Amino acid sequence: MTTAALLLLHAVAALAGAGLWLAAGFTAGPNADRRARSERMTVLALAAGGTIALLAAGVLTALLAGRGWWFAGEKVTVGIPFQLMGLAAGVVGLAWWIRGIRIPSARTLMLGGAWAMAAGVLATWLVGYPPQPIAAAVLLVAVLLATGLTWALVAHRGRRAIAGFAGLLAVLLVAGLGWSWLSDMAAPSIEASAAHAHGDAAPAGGVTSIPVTALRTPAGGGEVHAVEMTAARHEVTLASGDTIEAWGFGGDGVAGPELRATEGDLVEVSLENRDIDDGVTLHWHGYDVPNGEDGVAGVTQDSVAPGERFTYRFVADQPGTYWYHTHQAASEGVRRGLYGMLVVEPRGGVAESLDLALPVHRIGGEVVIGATDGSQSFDAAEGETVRLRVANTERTPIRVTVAGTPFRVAAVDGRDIEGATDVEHRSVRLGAGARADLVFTMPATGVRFETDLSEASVVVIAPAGTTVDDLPSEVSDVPELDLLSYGSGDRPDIGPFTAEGALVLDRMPRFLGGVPSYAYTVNGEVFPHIAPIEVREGDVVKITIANRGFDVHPMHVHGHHVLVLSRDGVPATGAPLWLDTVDVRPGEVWELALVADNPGIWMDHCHDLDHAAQGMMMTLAYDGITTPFEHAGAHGNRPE
Ligand SMILES: [Cu+2]
Repeated sequence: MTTAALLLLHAVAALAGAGLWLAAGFTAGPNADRRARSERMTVLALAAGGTIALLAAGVLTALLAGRGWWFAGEKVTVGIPFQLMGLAAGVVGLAWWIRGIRIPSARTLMLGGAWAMAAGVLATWLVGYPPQPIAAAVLLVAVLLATGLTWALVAHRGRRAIAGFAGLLAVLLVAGLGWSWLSDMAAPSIEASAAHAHGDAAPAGGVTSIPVTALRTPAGGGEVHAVEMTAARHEVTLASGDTIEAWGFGGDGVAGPELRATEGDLVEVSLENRDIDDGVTLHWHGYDVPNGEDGVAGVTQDSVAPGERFTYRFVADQPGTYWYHTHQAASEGVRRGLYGMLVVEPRGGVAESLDLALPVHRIGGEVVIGATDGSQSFDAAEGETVRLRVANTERTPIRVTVAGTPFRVAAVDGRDIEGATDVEHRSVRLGAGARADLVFTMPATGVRFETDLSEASVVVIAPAGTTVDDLPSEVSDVPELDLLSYGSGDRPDIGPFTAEGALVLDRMPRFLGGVPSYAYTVNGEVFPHIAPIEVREGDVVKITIANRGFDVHPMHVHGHHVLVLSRDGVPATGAPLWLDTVDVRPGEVWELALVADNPGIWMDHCHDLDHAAQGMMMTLAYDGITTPFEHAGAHGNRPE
């Protein structure tokens, strides 16, 4: 059974346990003398059902612990103690009630026990991972007060007792919410704590403080590849005839202009914002630039407001397929079209004769590949080689394939795959933000590039005069290629780990910018309060990501690529897989290695940008690096 299924079953069992005991407590009447046999049987049946459900929850917790402590921590340390306490109280209460003695106390114990069991469920939902003793203590006090209130009601202790317990419970609730709100208002934690403690002005203990603004690419040196980009609202007419009100970085299509540089170039991009009111930036997704060029509003720069400019500069020394997009309020900006492809061609030129960059996007209900929707055609003669550089610019995973010929996955996330072999009738899954280069030799018949988003929006490549009309669509029917066992090659020697970070992903009720939200959390917190992964230059960092939630989280690391070590405890066996976007499905645990060779404060976030906007962002922070930019503030910076 999958870990996600175990998590779901556990929630159902624990809820059923508390619910059935609560029903038993409410069904158990106050009058011992005129009690009907059927009432007794009902109460017994409910209590028995509740007990069985709790036992099942216990077994499921043990199974979850076997999948990793991430999935079971708070269930073992907080949930089970509450459930055992509740069960003990419930059983004693039930025994008294059956024997017809101490009826008010018996009913109080049954209902109080049920409150404790309910708190056991809330432990998973409110406390989460890692277990927090203070939150557990608050839950305990809440259970005791709720039990007191129950007793006051059941035993008819009068209005003052009822008001007293109800009042204390209300005070606890308000205090808990207030404390939670205050921690949301607290200072952000996006810098490494050492830098935090020393501040800009007073480097101490040998740590020199360097602002992100000093981590820029110097001008000069190399052939300058200058590009002007203007962010503006524009109207795009698609091949289908649909007209879309989009936001873009120029060009006629939905995607911005394709930026192609050659290895060795000094790329200089001058960004102007014409009329995007929320502001824009340019982030080079997957391209490991110096930190000050990374384009994250509120972390590496201020958002570029209408009428303002910002110039980015980086050396084209990492041949491969990347994309660029705004990193200011990007959940809306990217969706509306503020993105485009970035390709760095190797110095000797691209080996294939046809080379297409194909960002896959959804806008206005249409699936757009490259510039437009519908079926697009390109000519290639038999025997010619073709490279399709596919990028998923969507917020959810997609599957893509080349139907009609064997193909190989020559590169993933801008890094070549060693020993990539031909596959056929396989789909390649791309998490949000990920890229893959699909390479094939043109057969005499046509081929079709397909995505599982649309049967209508496809790219047909064929020798002049041929069609693909009789080629069946296959992307949704064929199995996924597992990149963890694809290709071959030796594990790179990256040395022993010197730092570690764990990211436990979940969804929990939290305050977010002062507003109560069902937020996306990392280690129980939301941005900007998630403690950074703190590293020093030269560290080899082991990063573990565990997904406790029921959503897919494509975790994107800025400024670095991570080497995949294992998924769900199974080591990667194929070519060394270096990713910048790791698509973590519900219940999965990924172990990754990162070499800290690019100082800065780097975003590390979910590339389902709606999840990022709802809290799932944090930083990888190098010791001694500080930022003068702030979340929100006068520039309205929104780093997602
Ligand atoms: Cu996510």
